[in-house]
Amino acid sequence: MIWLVNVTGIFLLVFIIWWFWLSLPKRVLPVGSVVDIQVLDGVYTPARIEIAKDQDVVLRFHRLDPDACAEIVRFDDLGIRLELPLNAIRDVHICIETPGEYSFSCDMNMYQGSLIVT
Ligand SMILES: [Cu+2]
Repeated sequence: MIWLVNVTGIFLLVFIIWWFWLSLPKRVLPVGSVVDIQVLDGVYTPARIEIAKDQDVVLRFHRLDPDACAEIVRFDDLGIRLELPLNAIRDVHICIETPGEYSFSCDMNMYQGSLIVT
């Protein structure tokens, strides 16, 4: 019966390694990624974006919402404030060193989104 204990132990070890290390990178985007974000009907889609720290990312905003509320997007933690013309595409280049959650919103905080940096 000792072989069964050994096999179970090895299986658990492999599973733990996979769970904590190997499975994590899939949740973040590859280097130089472009994330398309649609601005429509009062929401950013996607509103929750996971990226890795020290990763160059382009957030590509496409505003389709004529509401004046949608014309500014601001990342207060990053000191970024950008105008989004209607039916146009605007890029925000970011590379964040410190893991954490960074929110972004319209000027009145009605449109809301967050960057999850891991
Ligand atoms: Cu607003």
